[in-house]
Amino acid sequence: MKSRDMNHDWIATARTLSEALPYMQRYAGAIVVVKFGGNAMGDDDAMAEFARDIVLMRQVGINPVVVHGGGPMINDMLTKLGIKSDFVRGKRVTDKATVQVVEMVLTGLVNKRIVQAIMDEGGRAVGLSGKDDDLMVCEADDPELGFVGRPVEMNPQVLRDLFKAGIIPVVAPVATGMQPNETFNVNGDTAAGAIAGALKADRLLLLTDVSGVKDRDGNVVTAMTPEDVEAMIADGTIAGGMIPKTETALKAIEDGVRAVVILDGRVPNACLLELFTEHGAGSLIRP
Ligand code: X2W
Repeated sequence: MKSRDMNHDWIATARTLSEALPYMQRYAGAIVVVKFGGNAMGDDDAMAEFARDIVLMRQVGINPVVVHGGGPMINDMLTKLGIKSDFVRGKRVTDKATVQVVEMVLTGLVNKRIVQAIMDEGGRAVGLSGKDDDLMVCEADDPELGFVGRPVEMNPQVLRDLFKAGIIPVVAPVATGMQPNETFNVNGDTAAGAIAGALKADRLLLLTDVSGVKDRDGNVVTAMTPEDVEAMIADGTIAGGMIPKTETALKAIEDGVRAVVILDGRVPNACLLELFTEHGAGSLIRP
């Protein structure tokens, strides 16, 4: 014999699914690039929940691409190896020894951890870096930063091939250069923006550990245009770590991304909240 768990509101669960239908229809076939930063990754449960949201997106016909960071994990490994590391304007000064550690940690530990989490939730994921099939080719961003790359040429066909096969690409922000055997460390937000731009994605979701772009009174601005963002940078309302994020958003929109959302990846089911509910999440930037 079986009985129902009356502590759960099953009718509300069914209604939630029903209400998601128009959003699922709107996003069917859409390309959604999700930047998953090291600070948003959290513990194993948070990782599993993120992976579940990505698998759900794929299940309802979205083509998700995960572009990840891993700054804190790089820091841990550099500390273990006794290598000192500095940041200039939000980017890691990257010498030869550092770029090797960055590539090992990002394409190895972090990339495979995310691939595995997606597989564990019943999806299909393949991990790659900007080097694979020349997805992202870089030049040195600034001589002061060493092997930090600025994307100059994108070849996103490999991602479209993976979409066709029903596979979720998981991209580590490490890139090749114009010369043989060059390796560049790319800021995760920059890489996600370049990939979204190359795909002319419908959405770029930048998952962070803050609730979005805030106005002068500290309230999250839920919707703004690129012009609003430029004005807020100029008058100092947008400052600090939010500057590179919003600049990535502006560049991605210029490249043809339809909208960018800066949202808090620590909120449960942040991606689903943004894509499948009227509530939305974080700050939406759209022309
Ligand atoms: C970053 C790449 C990882 C990253 C770094 O070395 O930390 C540069 O700074 P989060 O977790 O998204 O910050 N690269 C050039 O962006 O990680």
